[in-house]
Amino acid sequence: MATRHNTAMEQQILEIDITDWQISTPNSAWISALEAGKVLYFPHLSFIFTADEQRFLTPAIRDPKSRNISLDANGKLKGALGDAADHAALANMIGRFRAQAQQLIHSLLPAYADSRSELRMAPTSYRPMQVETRSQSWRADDRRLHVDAFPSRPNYGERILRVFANVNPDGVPRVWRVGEPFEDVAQRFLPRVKAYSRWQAQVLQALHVTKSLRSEYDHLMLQLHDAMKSDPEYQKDGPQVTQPFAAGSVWVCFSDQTPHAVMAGQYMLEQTLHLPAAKQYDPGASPLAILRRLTGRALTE
Ligand code: AKG
Repeated sequence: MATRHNTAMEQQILEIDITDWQISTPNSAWISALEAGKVLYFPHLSFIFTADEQRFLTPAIRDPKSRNISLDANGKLKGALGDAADHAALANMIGRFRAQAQQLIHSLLPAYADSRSELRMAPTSYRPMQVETRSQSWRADDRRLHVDAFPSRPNYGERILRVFANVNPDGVPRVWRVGEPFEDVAQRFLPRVKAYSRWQAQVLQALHVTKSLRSEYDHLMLQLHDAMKSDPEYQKDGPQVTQPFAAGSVWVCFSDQTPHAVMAGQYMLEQTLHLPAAKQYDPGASPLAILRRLTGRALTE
């Protein structure tokens, strides 16, 4: 695994030593770091399982037909085995994590909370599987450095903000690789990407491959995602730092901006929130603004 860029790349992670999900004073340096695509790492912020919930610390609780266990906005649990009592207890646990993740984001980023109606929560997920045992196609393989982009759900530049908690009971870290700033990724790969075709986007929509018309922005993000994942030299030698996130820790990043790959670990809770890029403290730092600047095109028309 590449380490030679580590000194500069270590700055891609900002460690914050708090123990409470409610941040008492918002810190503008943390906000700028997050919006610049850095990972905010809270090594001493933990999600705690109750004694009864410890029984969910097994991969056997997941329905093998589902990738993860998830709780949607209506409180509906998906992807779990067990009886009705197990489901109620699991939903309660995942819902408690959702509330704490929300509390962290609202207190860390108060302006996002002001536009609360625009901060949209995705389903909350619980991932009990061991990362090293997953086998996937190269495109779906999250062990390769990538920025997140959705093939079927065009988002027109809406941000993907994610809160992760390593809840491993045996002290096993979740190991990520974190890559270079988004603008460097874009400059590196944009010259290689296929041109956008509105006609092809219309066909994908008509065939219900996409839920709405894929914008040029969504096309470019998918192209960047694929270009990164399919380049073995970039995976091996591209700028990156290996970061173990300790058991009992939390980290937050914009996963559409921060190149990331998961290499090892088991048992994680995850909350995704979506925010319009215009509602950021600095909308100019968003992937949409960066790609607009680099291409000279609006990308979302
Ligand atoms: C992703 O969901 O985009 C990931 O890379 C997964 C991260 C993880 O499982 O730790």
